[in-house]
Order: sequence, then structure tokens, then C-alpha cells
Amino acid sequence: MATTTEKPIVKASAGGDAGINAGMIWFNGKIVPQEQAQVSVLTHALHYGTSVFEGIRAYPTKRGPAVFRLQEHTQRLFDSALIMRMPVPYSQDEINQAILETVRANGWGGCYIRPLIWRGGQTLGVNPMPCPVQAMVATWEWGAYLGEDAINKGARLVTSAWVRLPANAMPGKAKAGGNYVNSVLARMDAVSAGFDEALLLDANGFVAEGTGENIFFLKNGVLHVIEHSVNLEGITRDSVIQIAKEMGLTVKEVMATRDQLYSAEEIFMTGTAAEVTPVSEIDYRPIGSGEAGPVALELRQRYLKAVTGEDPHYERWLTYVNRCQPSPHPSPRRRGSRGGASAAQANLDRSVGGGVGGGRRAAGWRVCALSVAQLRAVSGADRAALQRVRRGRPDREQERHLQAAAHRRRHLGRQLPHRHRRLPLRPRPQPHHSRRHPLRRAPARPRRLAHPVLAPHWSS
Ligand code: PPE
Repeated sequence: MATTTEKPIVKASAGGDAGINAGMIWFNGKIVPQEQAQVSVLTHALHYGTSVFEGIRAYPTKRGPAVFRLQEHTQRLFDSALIMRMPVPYSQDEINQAILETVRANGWGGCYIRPLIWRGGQTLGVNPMPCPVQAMVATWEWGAYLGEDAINKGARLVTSAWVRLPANAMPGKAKAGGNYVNSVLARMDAVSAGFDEALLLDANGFVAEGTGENIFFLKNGVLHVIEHSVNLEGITRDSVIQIAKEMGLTVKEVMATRDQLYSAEEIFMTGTAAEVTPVSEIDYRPIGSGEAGPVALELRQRYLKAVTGEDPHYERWLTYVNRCQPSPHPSPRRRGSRGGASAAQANLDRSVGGGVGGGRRAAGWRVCALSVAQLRAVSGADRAALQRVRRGRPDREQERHLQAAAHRRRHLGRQLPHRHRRLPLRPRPQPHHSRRHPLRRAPARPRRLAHPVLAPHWSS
């Protein structure tokens, strides 16, 4: 009989996740404590890997935590769901909001963020289509992915005997749970053999990627990055390419074989979890000096500056989690003209506010992470909106109303002298007849809101 030498490293608790402190989890539209975010053992995804997920990081910045490239991650999550034919019962904006809300609810400075969408339990059998699609966002603190040693000394890699999934077998562009069985097998073997990470080749012997990272190598001073073939289109990969080009490096996308890597001057890996991790050895061959390479370390430094908001050039990649924090970097557009939004703010409006972020500069405040619907709710002025936001779904009529209000604010706000835009709003005089007789109503008009950011300008 086959036996296993593996010992369980985590005792089963109620949810079997005692090793992870995820605090509060956004679970199908509600923020709940970790122990309440549970699913049935008959969940389809548990049996067949029918899930899609993302790995995102939030970093501490001078303006509080900021999520790195939120919009791109959510886009890839929805692309993965599309590939897997999973109708997501939330909009991209709702998932963005859920992510920000979860980071806020836990009070993290920086954290790893794991949105997951999966097929729940309805029927068991391969066809997932009768099963409901469910979603959650968990966050926790996750340090160096392959350990601090891998960063300081460089990671030791071994080529895996497991081949990266061919494109006609599995959808490598989807971050689908089932795909990771391939990564899991390769990582277990590498770690058991004493290495930090596995290098996966494709079915033709070309370098594909690590089990959770993309691969770069430096040769003759040119930075080479593995072309998109059967690997994941990494968002960190894209960020590092942009940073490297702006550093003055020539970057080439190539297919490469493992022996081309052996003679590289430097190798490093990129990924949300791994960030930029230097590689010092592959298959017992030292890479370059056999230590973490200087170009890798320089790129790592620049990447860390970008993600923590230390480099204003990359602020466009950040979505600040908390609202109303002054920017440490005056945006170029603001210098000459009042009312211009920084690139990060524009990014935020695109990513979290949709088209309803128009009042963001009213009253001199910056709306950093909440949609207008949430701000209305937070202001306490609109209890119904609060309910809707809590349920995670402002209805269509509400959205239309909010968009019209945002438009009015934008439009009127521009015409008013700047000092008026900052003034608190005066209450509009009530017509007498509406007070005199309860049945003789004044013509309907929107209510005045208590929050200065939200208060519309029609009454001033
Ligand atoms: N390839 C694979 C297979 C992969 O899983 C990742 C991310 C990447 C490349 C890099 O992609 P990006 O994060 O967009 O730069 N791996 C995620 C999961 C890690 C895990 O152990 O779980 C991650 O880094 O979050």
C-alpha cells in the first residue's frame, strides 16, 4: 500500500485555515470574520478546480495603503472568468470596492489580496454550469514569497520534470485554480530537492515561467524577458519592463532554452507575491557571480519605490485605500490650473468610481477610494444608499441619479468661482405651502446632503 511521508503542517480548525490570519473577509457581498467565510465540502471548485483568482498587493505609502495596479488585476480576473465561462454576479467596480473595503476593514498597512471566484455546490459532476458562481476577497500579511535569503543571496532554481501546460490543454492566460495543480506538483518537487523554486519548460523545451513568476535574464547588457507563450501575462512583468526601459535598459521579448539561461549574466523572477527576486543558480550552475545580480537588485529597488508611492512617476499605478489624504507629490496638471486631478486620481476614478467621481475636488477634498454611492452612505445622508452599498449593489436607478448629480456638480462647479466651490452649502428656503399642508407637496427635488463633498451645487 502506498504511504505518504508528509505530515500535516496545519491542524484542521473549523475552516482548516488556522495558519492564515485573514481577519475580515469579503464573502459573497458581506464583510465577515474569517471563521464565518466557509463553503460546503460539495463545492464544485473543491472537486474540479473550477475557480479563478488574483494575487494583488497593497503597500504602505505616505498616504496610507495603496493597491498596486488594481484595475489591471481586476481586468485579468474577469478575463479569467470569461475564459472559464463563469458569469460573475458582481461588476468589476464592485470587486474593486470589495477589495478596498476588505483592506480597510482589516486596517492593514500593506497586505496581499486574494480575490477568488468559484463554482459553488449545486450538482457534482463535471459540468459546472448549474453551479452558482460565488466570490470572496481575503487579505493577509505575506512577506518575502521565497524567503528573505532568496532576495539577499538569490533564489536557487531547478528545472522541473513537469511540463508547463500546453495551450491546447489548459488556458494558461486564465489564472484558473485547476492550472495550479501543475505549479503545485513542480513546486513540491523543487522544494523537496532543496531548491527554492522550479523552472517550468513548455512542451517544446522552451522556458515558460516559474510556478508563480515570470522570468527575465540579462545577456550582453540587454534585458531579455520570456515572451508570452504558455505563461501568465504577468502584471509585475509589465511593470518591470516599463521601469527597465525608463532606466535606459534595452528590453527584448524572446523565447529561450534552459541552456541560454545557464550562461546569462543575471536572472531574476517577477510576480506580485515574489516582486523582483534575483536568481543565483539554476540546475547547479551558478548564474553570473552566483549571487543576486546588481541589475536585478536595482530593478527591485525601483519597483519597491514605485509600489510604495516613493516615485511620483508611477503614482498612476496606485489606488489609495483611504480617502481624503493629501498627495505628497503635486500633480503636474495642478500647477497651472485648479481642479486638475493627478494621474493616480484619474486612475482611481477609472478604477473605482466609474463615471461618478466628478465631485472629487469639491470642498478641497480628494475622494480617494469610495464611490459616490459609498460617500453618500458614509455621510449618513442616505440610509437607503447605505443599505444598497452594504449589499454591494447600488441599483440602476440609484446609479443614474448619482451620475446625474455628479454631472451637475462637475458642470456647475467649473462655472463657479473657486471660492464658492469650497463654501458650505446654504439650505434652500422651503416653499410655504409645503409646510402648511402635508398633502400639498412641493415639487419633487433632490434632498440636500450633509456631506460637503456630496452636497450638490444646485442650492448655492
Ligand atoms: N506566472 C504564474 C504562473 C503566476 O502564478 C504568477 C503570479 C505570475 C506568473 C506573475 O504574475 P503577476 O503577479 O501578475 O506579476 N502568481 C501569483 C500567485 C502566487 C501564489 O503562490 O499563489 C502571485 O504572485 O500573486
